Amino acid sequence: MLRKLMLSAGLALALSTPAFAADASHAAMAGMSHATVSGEGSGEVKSVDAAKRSVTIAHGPIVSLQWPGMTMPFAVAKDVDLSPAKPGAKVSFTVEKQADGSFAIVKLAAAK
Ligand SMILES: [Cu+2]
Repeated sequence: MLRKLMLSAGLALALSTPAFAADASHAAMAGMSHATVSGEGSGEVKSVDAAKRSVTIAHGPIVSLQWPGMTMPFAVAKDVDLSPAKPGAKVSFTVEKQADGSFAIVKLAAAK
C-alpha cells in the first residue's frame, strides 16, 4: 500500500515536471527575444572600409557582453556617421546584437 502510494506520487511528479520546465523555457525565450543585447566599448580605429561599412577597432573589454579586449572588424549600422572613424582615432561606440545574431555598431563617436 505504501509502495503503491509512493509510485503514484512519483508518477504525478514525473507528469508535472516537464510542463513546468516547458513554461520556464518559453518565458526565458520570450524574454530574450524582447531584450536588446548591447554593450559600450572604446578603442583605437585600425582601419576603415567605408564601402563595406566595416571598421576594425582595437577595443578594450566590453563588460556587459563579457568580451575581452581584442582587435576585430565591426559592421556599422547604416544611419551611423562614419566620420569619427579614422585610422589611429580613439573612439567610443555601442554595439548591438542584430536579428541574425551578429553585432553591429549603432553609435560611434570620437572618444572624449
Ligand atoms: Cu572584439
